[in-house]
Amino acid sequence: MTPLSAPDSATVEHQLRGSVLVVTIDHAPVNALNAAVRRGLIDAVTAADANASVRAVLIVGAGRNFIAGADIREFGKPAVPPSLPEVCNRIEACSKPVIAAIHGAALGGGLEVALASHYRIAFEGAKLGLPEVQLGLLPGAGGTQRASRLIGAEAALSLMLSGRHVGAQEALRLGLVDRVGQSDDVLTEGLAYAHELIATQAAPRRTRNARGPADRQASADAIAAARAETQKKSRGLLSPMKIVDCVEAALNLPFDEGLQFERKQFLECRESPQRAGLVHAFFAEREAQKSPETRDARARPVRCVGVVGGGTMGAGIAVALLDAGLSVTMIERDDETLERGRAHVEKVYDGLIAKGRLQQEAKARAFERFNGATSYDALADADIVIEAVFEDMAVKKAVFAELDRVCRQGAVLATNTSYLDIDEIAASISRPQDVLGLHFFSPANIMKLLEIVVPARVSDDVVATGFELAKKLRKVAVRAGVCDGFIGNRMLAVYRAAADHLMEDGASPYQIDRAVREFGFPMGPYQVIDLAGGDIGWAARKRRAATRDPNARYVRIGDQLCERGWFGQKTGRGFYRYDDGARIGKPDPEVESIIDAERERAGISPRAFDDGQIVRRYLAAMINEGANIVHEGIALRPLDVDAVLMHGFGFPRYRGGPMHYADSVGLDTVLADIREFAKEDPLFWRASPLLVDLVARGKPFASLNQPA
Ligand code: 3H9
Repeated sequence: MTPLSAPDSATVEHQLRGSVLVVTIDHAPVNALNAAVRRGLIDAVTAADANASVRAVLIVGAGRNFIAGADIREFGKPAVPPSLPEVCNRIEACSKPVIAAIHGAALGGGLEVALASHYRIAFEGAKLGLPEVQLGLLPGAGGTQRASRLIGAEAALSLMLSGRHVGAQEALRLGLVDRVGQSDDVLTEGLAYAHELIATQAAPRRTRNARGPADRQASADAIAAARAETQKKSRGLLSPMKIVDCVEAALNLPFDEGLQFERKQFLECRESPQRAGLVHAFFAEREAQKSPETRDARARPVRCVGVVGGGTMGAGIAVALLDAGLSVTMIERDDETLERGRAHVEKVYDGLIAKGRLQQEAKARAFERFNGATSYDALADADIVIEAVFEDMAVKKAVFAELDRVCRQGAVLATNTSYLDIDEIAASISRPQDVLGLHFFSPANIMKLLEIVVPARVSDDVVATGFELAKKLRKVAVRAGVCDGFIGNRMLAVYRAAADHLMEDGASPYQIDRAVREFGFPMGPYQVIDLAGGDIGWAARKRRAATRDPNARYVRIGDQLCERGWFGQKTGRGFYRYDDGARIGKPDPEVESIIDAERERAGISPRAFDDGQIVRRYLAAMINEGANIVHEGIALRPLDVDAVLMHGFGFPRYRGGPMHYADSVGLDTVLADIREFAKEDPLFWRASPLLVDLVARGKPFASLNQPA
């Protein structure tokens, strides 16, 4: 993705404070190590070496962080010297003790700068980590070699393979830092530490010479275990195994050879499409949080939230809100359904307790903020109400009429509808400016995606409130316009239809699922249908039957299964068989017979597709509908489509979402595929005008990824 932020200014200042050279990195917002910062660090160390008055060097970060890492906006562009490994080596080689004083983020290259320093102090609230793996990379500025030497292979592997952040105390326990600051005055305590080192005539202590835990066998075992685990868990990913290789090199090679080995592995990762996909994902999910409506508007305060409806969705939303520390009032129509709603909420918490992820007391604390009521009057003080009742326009309008009656002026009135016309709902009450779509995905307390659906008459501060709430719930929020299915479900309907066409034309559902999994989705489309319940899609198809184009191809196989009561896992049968309550289904020969019969009825002689052909059609349908959605302004930009598919529909993050993926294979290739498929079914395979236009102009989707 092209960088969306305006060009920034970066400085590294160094100032002599007594005998300590204080080096301050100032590169808002997170002190990323761009070329100017790298150059500034080398200049500062050179100045320290050259100046006899300098007896120690203290590196600090301006603002809220030490250093968040390499500047990831530079990846994919021509490299500008000095490289970060050179910077780290130069710091380590400094003839005076160098101290890193760490507050906020010291991540990736930021921690590598600290590891190359000779002494480290971390402050309360610090976040230390080597999260490169999440960007398809490995620590490439000596991090794999220095961390392994400093804290041992096992701890280093655990940090680098998970990408997790550790706080100051854990960093101290691991041996990543030497001490923890007692106050939040980074400069004063950093200087005091430097003076202490000067007073004791402490020499530079270079991590390259650190020996780590002495037990070589334990390290070798940790490496072997990590290799086996990575093979199992990180299917299709390049960088995790390379991290293991680098740690092994740290154990077996002299430091400089280890560095060379690390550099080679790092460059391979940096040049890989996985790195490009993951970095795109990083920026896309941040950029998607911004919308034109939120630029100047302030969110309304939210503390008390009403949830109308205690079904699976309503309960999941309630849990998400409770987990964010908000108070929740659930409304149901009578005592019995309310009790069921409450039981749904309890069930979610009990599940977490059973898995050891939650303490009983935490559940009790959450329930202190939970109320139930059967009268809408209980919502009189709510700041925002989210309805999650049955998907029917008349039912929704009746709920909104009640909300209009009882809610205070200024309350946000949100619907969790998946496809209904929110403009129509808004127009049915006296305050359309307060009506917003908040489309959660099931299970709502777990799924990261939240579509913020923006109806025509909503006021900007209501939209801003939706985005602010998403932040509190730690969701990835994406702005969507009003249409049937918004962004995600509208695309799903189309690429599932493409899968159905493939199935009727000759591929088995099991082959399609396998091909889609091989591409990187956690599940194939028919496994997902079986998990969610085939009856849900069946109801939607029946609803759309009256408005369906009679000339459009319609595959009846899914309906045939539903007519037999085969709704998937919950009924023990769907596209797969789930004998004796099994969670993983087995292929079902009877389903294959039904498919054969449907092919015959439709006059289709089945043909063979290889997995690659399956994926091409599946993806082409997805990309084409994504292009339509951007073209119609339902999604602001291609990156918003990518964020939706990655966070709500299992699109592999390392491929960056369908629109980024389309750019990587070439839009002309995608368009050529669509035109080829259109020879068989021109109605389904109508190329999106946006795709045609971009190909004509030789532009990628990325060219449309402008700031909101
Ligand atoms: C690396 O270091 C490789 C080396 O080993 C080897 C090199 C040879 N670069 O997340 P936020 C932007 S790989 C450029 O909303 P928060 C971000 O896009 C790197 N920009 O804030 C956003 O911009 P905007 C390893 C970056 O407070 C703004 O900063 N490091 C970078 O919620 C605020 O970000 C990582 O993977 C960057 N490195 O969280 C750390 N980081 O305002 C990645 C952030 O225009 N970063 N931006 O939308 C993070 O995890 C979080 O940003 C952080 C702050 C925890 C630091």
